Amino acid sequence: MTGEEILAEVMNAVIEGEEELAEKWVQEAINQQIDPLEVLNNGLTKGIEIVGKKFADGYYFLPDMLLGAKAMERGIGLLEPLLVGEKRKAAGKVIMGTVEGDLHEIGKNIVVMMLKTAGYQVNDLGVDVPAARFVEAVRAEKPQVVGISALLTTTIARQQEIIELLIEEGLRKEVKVIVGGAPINQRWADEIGADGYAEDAMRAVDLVRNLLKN
Ligand code: B12
Repeated sequence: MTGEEILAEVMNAVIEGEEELAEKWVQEAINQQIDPLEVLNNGLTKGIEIVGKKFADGYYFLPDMLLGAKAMERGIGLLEPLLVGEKRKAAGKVIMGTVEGDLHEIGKNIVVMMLKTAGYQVNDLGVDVPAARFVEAVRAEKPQVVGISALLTTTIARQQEIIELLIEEGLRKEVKVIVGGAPINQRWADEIGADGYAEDAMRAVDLVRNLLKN
C-alpha cells in the first residue's frame, strides 16, 4: 500500500466515523514512517472537513459529526506523543480556550499541541469558557498571549467581548490576543482589535513567535 492510500484510509475512517479504523490506519501510517503532520493534515483534517461539508449539505446529522470528531480525536491521540516530543525550556506562556456557548475543541487542541511542540507553556482552559474566566486567567497567570477559538457564527462575538473586558479591567496592554476558528478571518480580527489571526495551527505558532519577538 502506498502512503497516499493509507492517508486516504485515515480520511475515510473519519468520514465514516469509525474510531477503530481511524486508530488502525493512523497506526499503519506511523508504522510506515509517514510524517505525523502529514497524517494530521492530509488524513484526519481532510476527513473532518468533508464531514462538515456533508453536514452543511444535509447528508449528515449531528450524531454523524460527533462520530467523525471521535474518530479524529482517537487518531490525534496516537499522533500527539510523536508531535509533542520532549519537553523544552518554555519559550513563553499562552492561555487558550474556546468561547462560551461553543463546544468545538479539536482545532483548539491542535493549536495547543503545536504550541507545546514549539516549546510554549500552554494552559488550556477548555471549551464553553466565559469571558470573565479568560480575563481572570490573564490576571492570575500573566501569559504573554491569550488565544481564543470560536467555530460558530453565533459565538464569534464572544471574542470581542473578551477583548472589551480585558480593556475594562486594564489588562489589554499586558497580553497579546490572538483569535481563530473556521469562521474567523483577518478582517474580523482587525475589527475587534485582536493582535493577530491564524488560519491553522502551524500559522498560529508562527504568529505567536512573531508577536513575542517585538
Ligand atoms: C466536529 C464538529 C462538531 C463536533 C465538535 C466536537 C469537538 N469535540 O470539538 C460537534 C458534533 C460537538 C459539533 C456540534 C455543533 N456544530 Co459543529 N462542526 C464540526 C466540524 C465538522 C469540524 C470542526 C473541526 O473540528 N474542524 C477541524 C479543525 C482542525 O479545524 P478548526 O476547528 O477550524 O481549527 C483550525 C483553525 O480554525 C485554527 N484555529 C482554531 N482555533 C484557533 C484559535 C486560535 C487562537 C488560532 C490562532 C487558530 C485557531 O487552527 C485549527 C487547526 O489547524 C465543523 C465543520 C468545519 N468545517 O469546521 C462543524 C461546524 C463548525 N459545526 C456547525 C454547527 C452548526 C454545529 C451545531 C450548532 C450543530 C447543532 N445543530 O447542534 C453544534 C454546536 C454545539 C456547540 N454549542 O458548540 C457548523 C457551524 C455553522 C456556523 N455558521 O456557525 C459547522 C461549520 C458545520 C457546517 N458546515 O454547518 N460540531
